[in-house]
Amino acid sequence: MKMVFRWWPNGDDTVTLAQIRQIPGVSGVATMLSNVPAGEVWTPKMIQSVKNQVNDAGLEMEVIESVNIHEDIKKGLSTRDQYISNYIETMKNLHEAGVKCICYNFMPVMDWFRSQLDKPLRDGSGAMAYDHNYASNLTLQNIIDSMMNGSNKMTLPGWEPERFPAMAKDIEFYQGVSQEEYFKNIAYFLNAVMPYAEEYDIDFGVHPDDPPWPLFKLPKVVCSAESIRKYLNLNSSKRNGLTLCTGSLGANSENDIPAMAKEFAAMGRVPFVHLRNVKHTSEKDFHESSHLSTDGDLDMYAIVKALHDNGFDGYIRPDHGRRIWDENSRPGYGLYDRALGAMYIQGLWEAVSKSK
Ligand code: CS2
Ligand code: MN
Repeated sequence: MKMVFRWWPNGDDTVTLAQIRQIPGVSGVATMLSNVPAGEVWTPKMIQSVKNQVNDAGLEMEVIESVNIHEDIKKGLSTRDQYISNYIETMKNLHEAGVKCICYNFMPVMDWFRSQLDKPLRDGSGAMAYDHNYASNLTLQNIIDSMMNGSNKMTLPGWEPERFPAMAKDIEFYQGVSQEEYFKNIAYFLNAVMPYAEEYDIDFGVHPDDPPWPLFKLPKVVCSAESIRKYLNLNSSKRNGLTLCTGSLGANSENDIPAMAKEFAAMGRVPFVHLRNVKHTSEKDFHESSHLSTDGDLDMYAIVKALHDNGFDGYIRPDHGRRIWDENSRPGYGLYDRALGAMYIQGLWEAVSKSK
């Protein structure tokens, strides 16, 4: 297991590599070139310049989160082949820079969504929260505005501004796309890319939908054990794997996260894990909590144990943290609470491995 920490280059992060280097046990970062629009090639020069910064700080750059998928690929348009070949070229360039794992998602139009980016919790911290009734009645423009207003002027992952102009039209487009058709577009992408994932030794981990239920009547992709099985079966390469994001999947209380960790790790299909906890206030309303089991609804010990006992040997990162100690950062991505999370996860891992 290798512990990594998410970090953005080009001054788009309040957390520095030097700070990350001082978190015990963290060997590298999960990073991305957020300034390159989805669909364009990441050139060797661009990649190398980020890699140099990371390596100079004494950290590794083996995980990329994310190489985003161009919407034309998701829509299955004839223009997708060009974007897929660009994607493959990016994979080759990343491989040459020593990258071993790519996290990505196949959510149509938008990535994760929260109705509140800084909900005050009882202990005085702030956390991202989701209110289903409120979210279901928002217009797209409300959502974009609220995500932007709460972003502390940084790019929210998956909410890169280049996506906004087309969002309304894209939502309309997908109203005519069935779940089955959407999965055909995924299969087309996977079948084109997986042979290169094999050739370049890159593990792919698809990130679950967050929240794991439909918004704006868009097709849903990865939200339950059943949909994960379906996704993994679309292409049988072992490189076609899952980013097990416990907080995203855990937002649906019907998902048994330790059972999922067990099943998919035992298949060797979990290259990357996002560990975080969520606390439900009703069936579909929740806020993010500290990583600690007793602060949320997930049994983090059971999840770590299931990974450990089923041969998991990939990358783990703490996921969204609360805003604590007056930190001013990108929502969910401050230094302090995620560093606490990294230490807690490593404590669980050490205890589980030494109890064997
Ligand atoms: C999410 C996503 O895990 C997360 O932090 O907020 O933005 C995630 O990075 C992407 O969906 C992965 O492609
Ligand atoms: Mn995640």
